[in-house]
Amino acid sequence: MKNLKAMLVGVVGVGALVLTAPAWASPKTVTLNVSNMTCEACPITVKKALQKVPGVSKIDVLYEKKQVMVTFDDSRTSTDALVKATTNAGYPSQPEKTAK
Ligand SMILES: [Cu+2]
Repeated sequence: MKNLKAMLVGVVGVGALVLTAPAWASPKTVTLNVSNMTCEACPITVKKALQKVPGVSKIDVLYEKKQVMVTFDDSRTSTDALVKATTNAGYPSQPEKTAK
């Protein structure tokens, strides 16, 4: 009986993890250099594409710099997935090389 209870607590714990972002998940911010942003409507398209990626929490398009800063949960998505999202929308991008 004791074991069963422990198991149930474990299951509930895992469920809570899936439903809510774990407190210790550290958001990661990456800057992407985006090609093809030629008019002021482009950032909107790029932003929309990135919003569809699960785990993305914040998107700042820096139109003048042709960059987009994306904050995401790195346990749910990756820089590669973000690059793919903008590329599929017609805006190939690559992560900016930054010193950590
Ligand atoms: Cu445009």
